[in-house]
Amino acid sequence: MKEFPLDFCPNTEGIFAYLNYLVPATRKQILDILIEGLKRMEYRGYDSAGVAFDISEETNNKSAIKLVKKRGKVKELEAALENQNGLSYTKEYDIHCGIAHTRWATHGEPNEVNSHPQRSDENNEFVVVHNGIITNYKDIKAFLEKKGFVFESETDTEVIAKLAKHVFDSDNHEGSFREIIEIVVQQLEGAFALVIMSTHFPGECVATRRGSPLVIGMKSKAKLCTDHIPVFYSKGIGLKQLNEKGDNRGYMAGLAPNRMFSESEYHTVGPEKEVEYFFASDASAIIGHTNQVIYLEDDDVAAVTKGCLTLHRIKRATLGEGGLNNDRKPNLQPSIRKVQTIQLELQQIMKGNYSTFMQKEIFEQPESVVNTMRGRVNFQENKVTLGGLKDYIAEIKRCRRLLFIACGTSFHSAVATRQLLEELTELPVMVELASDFLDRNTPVFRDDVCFFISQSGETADTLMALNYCKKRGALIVGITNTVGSTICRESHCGVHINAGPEIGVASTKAYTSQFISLVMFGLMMCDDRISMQERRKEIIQGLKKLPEQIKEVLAIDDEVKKLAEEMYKEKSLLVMGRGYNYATCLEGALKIKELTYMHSEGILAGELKHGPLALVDKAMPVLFIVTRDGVYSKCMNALQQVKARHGEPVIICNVDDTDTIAHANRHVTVPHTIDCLQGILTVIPMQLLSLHIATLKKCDVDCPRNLAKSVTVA
Ligand code: UD2
Ligand code: MG
Repeated sequence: MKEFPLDFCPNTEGIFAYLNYLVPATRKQILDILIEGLKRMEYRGYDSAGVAFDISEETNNKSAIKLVKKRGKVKELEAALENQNGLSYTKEYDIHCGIAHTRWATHGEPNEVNSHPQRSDENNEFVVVHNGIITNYKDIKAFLEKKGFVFESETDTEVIAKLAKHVFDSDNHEGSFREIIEIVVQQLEGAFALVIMSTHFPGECVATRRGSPLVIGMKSKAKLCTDHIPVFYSKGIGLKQLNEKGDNRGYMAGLAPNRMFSESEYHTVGPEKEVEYFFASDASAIIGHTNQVIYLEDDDVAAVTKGCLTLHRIKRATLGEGGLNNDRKPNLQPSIRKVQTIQLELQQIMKGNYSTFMQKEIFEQPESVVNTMRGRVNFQENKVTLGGLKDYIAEIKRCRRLLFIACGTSFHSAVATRQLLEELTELPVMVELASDFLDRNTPVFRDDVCFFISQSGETADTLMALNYCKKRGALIVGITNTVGSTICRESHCGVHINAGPEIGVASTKAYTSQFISLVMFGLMMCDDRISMQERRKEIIQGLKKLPEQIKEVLAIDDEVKKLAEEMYKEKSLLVMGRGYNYATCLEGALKIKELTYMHSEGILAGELKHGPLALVDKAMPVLFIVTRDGVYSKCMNALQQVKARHGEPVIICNVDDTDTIAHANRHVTVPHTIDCLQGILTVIPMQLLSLHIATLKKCDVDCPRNLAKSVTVA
């Protein structure tokens, strides 16, 4: 069985597009294929959906595109499509293109205007579906607004469609569709997978990606000409050129037309030219149609023209592989993309090869933490900018204290960062459980700053606490994963953690992203403190390494599984640690409880001798977290106390910490990072452990009994 590329399972949104060439299909059939494609990707989570498709016949053969978008489920989009006036559902098309999308809001709230496809203008000349984030969209938007473009959505994506129209118009409509899109994507920064169609290029379609997966499926009754597709290179131009030129001329001048490999297209051989193409961010949407696929690589541009698929590569200066050689001449040696045969069954593929959403979400963390930091942390200049807070930082700095109010896992993210926030802000920091905070009628004042942390942004207890603080005049800051949620709307300002939809009821990737968001806030609060610069730099460089280190932790999954096999019949598990790792103990124990229904407790190691030590004997399972930080020797003392009571703790410690490992009967190791970030790496073995124990106990991992994803009742 073929291994999927690592990026196979992305965490957000779904792209699906369908192009039939000389394969007759009715409008109804085409729309059904598009809707079915979206449904296959529903498991990823989304808040709105949309399609764009050719409607030439209704407009007297003049090329035209129709857009239909809906907030909510794909079902609602499907219903909306059935009720379009003036559309013939029986009309047959020999050649037709349609693109579709499920969106998870990151730029602007979930509504119809912000849904994809996004368009260039009222005539839908260029329409695009996009996964990912364009980090420099504000610059491009400003540029296009100067050129007279009027934007209708709050999305980053809209700039792509409008820039395509701008390039097309500026070049007197001379460039090919692919050439236009190559110029467009060279202006884009961030991560994306795109599929674009245009009224100017009926029956054609262009797709490209950078940092976000995209796969193309091919289907034909006729024999296909090749089992691989060569890739040609085009020379890039930069944004500078776009800005300096000022006038609209000259975009095409930067492109080296490269027709040397014109034979190297993907097409059918023989008299029959019919072929169908499927573009998707996820192979699960394609596999019902064909098992012949090509995985695009970063900067590949795929174009279908007259039924032929060609692949081009954009050269960017930063490109190592096959890119520019020393004298900056294009390297004309084509590389190839193999046509692969997917053998997986649909069922296996649905969750991206993972057995549960929770497992998928745990394994997404190398990617989700990057999304949390994307466009916000500048690792070269050691600067952090949270757009949602930057206008409030001065006010926050003047406050009397910071309050962090949340429930469950979100509460633990505040516990995890409290020490660092105290250090970086030099302000009193209170961390509160929302329900208890309200029970106490805690005094709150105008000069308090209150943070409300919630994955869904709808947590009822947290919301009530928010209203309580708002009434008392405090500044209200939200930390949420859901754009447009109630907490997001009711807060004065805040941070979207951008972890992507989280479907498993037990929170995993939202925790690590909340953690990082709070760290970023702390870093922003002290960026002008000279005395803190060394520390800030150290933390920011630590953040940079996290994604790789998370991958290293995920690689010990098998070891954790063995541990789970030894443990799953136990009645109880104590999780001990202190300092920066205390939150991991609380969060780890919560994961064990909610997923495995086993009793578990997070215990602050400093409290051991004040009570919990009485629980320890040979039979009591204990897990001890010890990392090389300021409380290392205190932890080692506590560990000795446990061992003196014949406890046999499993230890989570740093790789190469041979001293600690010597004390352990069993241990798992995590890479060493800077003290205040270590909790991100130590929590992952706990997530994996609870997942494996739950699986062994045959518990429903994604929907534990008695629990709901979004706790909207108090
Ligand atoms: C914004 C865009 C982002 C991208 C970026 C480019 C949105 C939702 N975000 O991200 O897509 O364009 O700018 O620079 O369009 N907020 C609250 N309460 C909360 C969370 C957020 O009030 O609980 C506010 C926040 O103060 C800001 C807005 O919502 O005004 C967007 O927050 P964000 O974290 O997405 O902001 P940013 O700048 O990272
Ligand atoms: Mg987006």
